[in-house]
Amino acid sequence: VEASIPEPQREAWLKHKTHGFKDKDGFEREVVRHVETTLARSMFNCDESAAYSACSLAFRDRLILEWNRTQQRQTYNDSKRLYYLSLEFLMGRALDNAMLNVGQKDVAKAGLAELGFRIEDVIEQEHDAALGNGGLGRLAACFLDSLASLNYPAWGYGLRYRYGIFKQEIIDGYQVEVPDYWLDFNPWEFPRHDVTVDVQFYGYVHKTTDESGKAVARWEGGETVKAVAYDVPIPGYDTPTTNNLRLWSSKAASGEFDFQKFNSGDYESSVADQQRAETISAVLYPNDNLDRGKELRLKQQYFWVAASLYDIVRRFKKTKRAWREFPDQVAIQLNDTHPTLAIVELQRILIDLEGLEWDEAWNIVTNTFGYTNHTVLPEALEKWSVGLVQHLLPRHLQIIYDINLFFLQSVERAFPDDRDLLRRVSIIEESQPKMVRMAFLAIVGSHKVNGVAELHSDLIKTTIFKDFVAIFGPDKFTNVTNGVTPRRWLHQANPKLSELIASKTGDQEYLKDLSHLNKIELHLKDAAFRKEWAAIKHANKVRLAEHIKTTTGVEVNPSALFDVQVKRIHEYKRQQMNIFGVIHRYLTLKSLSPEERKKYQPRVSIFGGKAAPGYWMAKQIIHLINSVGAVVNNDKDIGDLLKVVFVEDYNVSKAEMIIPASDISEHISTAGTEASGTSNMKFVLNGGLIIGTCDGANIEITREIGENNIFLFGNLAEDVEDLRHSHTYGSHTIDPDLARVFEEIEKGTFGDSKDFAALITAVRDHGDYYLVSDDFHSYIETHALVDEAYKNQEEWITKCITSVARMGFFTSDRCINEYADGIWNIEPLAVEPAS
Ligand code: F55
Repeated sequence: VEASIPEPQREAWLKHKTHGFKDKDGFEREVVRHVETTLARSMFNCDESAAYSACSLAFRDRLILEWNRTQQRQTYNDSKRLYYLSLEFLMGRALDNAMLNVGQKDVAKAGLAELGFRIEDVIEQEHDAALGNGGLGRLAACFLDSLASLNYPAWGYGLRYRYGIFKQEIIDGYQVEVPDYWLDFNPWEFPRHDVTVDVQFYGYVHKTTDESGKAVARWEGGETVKAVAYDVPIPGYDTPTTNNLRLWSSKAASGEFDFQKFNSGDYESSVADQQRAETISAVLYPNDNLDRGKELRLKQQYFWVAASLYDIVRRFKKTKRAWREFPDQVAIQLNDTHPTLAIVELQRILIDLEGLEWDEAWNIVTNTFGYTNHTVLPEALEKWSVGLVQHLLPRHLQIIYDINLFFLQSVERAFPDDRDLLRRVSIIEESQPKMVRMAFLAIVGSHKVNGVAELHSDLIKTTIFKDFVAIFGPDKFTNVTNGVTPRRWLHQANPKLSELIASKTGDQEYLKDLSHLNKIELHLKDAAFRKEWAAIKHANKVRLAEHIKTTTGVEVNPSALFDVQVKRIHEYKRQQMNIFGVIHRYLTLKSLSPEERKKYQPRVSIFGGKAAPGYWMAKQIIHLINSVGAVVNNDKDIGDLLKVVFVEDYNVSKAEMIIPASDISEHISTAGTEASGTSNMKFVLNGGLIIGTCDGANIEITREIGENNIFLFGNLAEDVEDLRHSHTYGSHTIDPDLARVFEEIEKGTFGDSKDFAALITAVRDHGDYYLVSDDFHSYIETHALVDEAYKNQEEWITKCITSVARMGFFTSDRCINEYADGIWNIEPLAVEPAS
C-alpha cells in the first residue's frame, strides 16, 4: 500500500499503460525490439538462440501483464487459495506451452517465418526446466497447468535448484551423469530480491515463562540462511488466469556475524559460509522412490517449508482475520511426505510465535493440510533419525514428540490395552537409532490422505496405513486418480492429431473438457479419417526414427512396430523383464529359417530413462539393454526384424517426441508396486496401445477403454505376497524360456557375462522379489498377441481410435476438480476474457 502511486499521478500511468502485442506485426516489432535492445544484437548476428530469447521475452511480456492482473484479482477477491508444496516441478519447456496457452502460436509461427526462422527450430533452443525426477514431479507440473486453466486461485511452492536432474550420457553402453546447469538464460523466472525469509537451523530451545506466567519455548542460536523468492508465471489455457510458482533460492544471510569475520580479515571463511548457504538449493536429489536420509536433504526440506509457510502466513495476516479462519483461507497440499515438516512448522508458528493454545493451533493445522501418498515401497517411505532432527531442528523435535504423545493418548483411549497398536502407529519408531516416520506424521497432521489410483488407494488402506483407517475411520482416506494435461500431452506434443480431433469434434473445446473426445468414436468408420489418423502416427514415427538415427546411428524402419518403455529405470518397473523378452525374441528369430523369419512382425524396442546415480542394479539394466542392442542391431540375419535402441537423456521434451510415435508402450511393473503411472495415460491419449500388468492406473484405463483395447498380463497384486513367500520357502523353478535367455547371456553372447550376473542371480538365486520369472511366460505370450493384432492394421487402428475417444477421464482437470471439491474446498474465480 505504501508503494501505491497517489491519485493525481495515476493519469500518467494510465496514459502509458503497457499492452502485449496484438497481431503478427506487433509480435515482430517486439521480437526485433528485444533483439536490438534487451539482447544488444542486430539482424547481422541473430542466430536461433537469440531468436528464441527474443521470442520468449515477447511472450513473457504478455504473460506478466495477465499475471499481475491475476494476482490483484485474487488478492482483491480474498477467497480461499490452494498452496501446492512440492520439492519437484518437472516443467519441461515453457515457450511452446506459453504460445499455445495464450493462443498465439500461429501468430508467432508466421512472424518468425517473416523474420527468417522456423518456429520448430526456435522452440528446440530452450533448455528443459528439469526440477524433478519423474512421475511425481511431472504430476505437479500438470496440476499447475490445470489449476490455472480452471481459474483456481493457487500457488506452487518449490526449490529453485541450480542443478536440475542430471543429464544422461551413454558411453560404451554405460550411463554417465553430467550436471544440468540450466540457469544461464532463463527468461521465465523473476527474482524477487525484496521477498526474502530468514530461515534458522541448529541452536537450542530455551524454556521460560511469559509475563502471565505461561510456559513458552524460545528457539535460539544456531545459524540463519536467507531464502530469496523467484517467481515463475503459469499461464492457463485459453484464459487470462496466470498463476504463480514461487521457487526459493538460498543465500547467506548477511548479518553481524559475517561482517565480524570479514572485518577481522577472515575473508576466506566468510566466503565459505556464503557457499555453504548456497549449497542448500544447489542440487535436486536424483533418487526416485528411494529415501537416503541425507542431512542436506532434510535441510532443503526445512528451508523450503519454512520460507513457504512464512510467506503464506504473512499473506494471511494482511487480511487481519482471526486465526481460526486460517483453514477457510488456506489449503496446503503435501506432495508426498517431503514437505511434512510444514505441519510442525505451522504448529510452531501458532503456539510459539502467535501465542495460541495447543489444541486451537492443532485444530487449525489439521484442517489446513492434505497429504498425497505416491508409493507403498518401503524403501521410499521417508524416515529421519531422531538425532538428526534434534540437531538440526531442536524445537521441531519437541513438537513432534508432543504431537505423538497427544495422538497416542487418543489412540489409547479408543483402543485400551493394545500396546502393540501404539508401537505400530507411533510417529517415533523405537528402533536403533530411533526414527521419525514422516508418513505417519503427515497422516496425523492432515484432514485428508489420498492415493493416486484406485488400486493404490485401496492398498494403502489395507497395508501400510491399515491401523490409521481403524483409528481415524475410512473417510479420512480417499482416492484421486492421477491425470495429465491434454494441452501439453496432446495439443503441444502431437499438433497434427490434435488438429484432426478438432476437425471431428467440431472445435478445440475438448482441450478444456476432455470428455468431448468421445465424439470421435462416431467417425470410427470414416475411411478418410482413419487414413489421416494412420498417416499422422507414421509421420510421428518418422520423426522419432530421424532422432534415433542422428543420436545413436541406428537406422530403424518407421513401418516396424514401435515398442516403447520410457520411465525411470527401476527393478519394480521391470525394464529387465523387457530386455529379457527382447533376447527371447532374438533367439526365436535366430532359430527360424529365413523363410519363416519373414513371417515375423518387424519391431523396434525403444528404451529410455535415467538410473539414480547410486542405484547399481538399475545401471546394470541400462548396460544390458545397450549390449543387446550392439549385437542385435548388427546381426545380418535379423535386419529390420528387430532393433533395440536406448534413447539417451529421456526428459519432458523427449517425451513429447517419443510418446506420439509409439505403437505399443510397456507399463509392466510387478502388480501392486506402481502407484499409478501417468505416461500410460499419455501414450493412450496419443493413439498408442499398451501392454501392462494389472497395476496402478492401468486398471482404470482398462475399465474406460475396454479390455479388448489393452494387452494385460501377469499375476495379480493379491497373489504377490504368496508368490514371494513360495520363492523363499518353496522350490523356486525358473520359467524355461527365461532360463534359455539366461543361458545365452551367460555364454557371453552380449559381452562379458560377469557384467550381467547380478541381474540373473536376482531372479534365480535371490528370491525374484519382482516376480520376473512368474510373469515371463504370460509376458511373452501377450507380446505374441500384440504381433498378431498389429498385422491387422484396420483392427489395430480401430482399437487406437476407440481408446483415444474414451480417455476423457484421465485429464488432470478432472483430477484437480476432485481435489478442489473433496479436499481443498476451493472454487474457481470467474474471469473476463483476456484483454
Ligand atoms: C522422489 C523422491 C523420493 Cl524421496 C521419493 C519418490 C520420488 C519420486 O520421484 N516418486 C515418484 O515419481 N512417484 C511416482 O508418482 C507418480 C505420480 O503420482 C505415480 O504415477 C507413480 O506411480 C509413482 O511412482
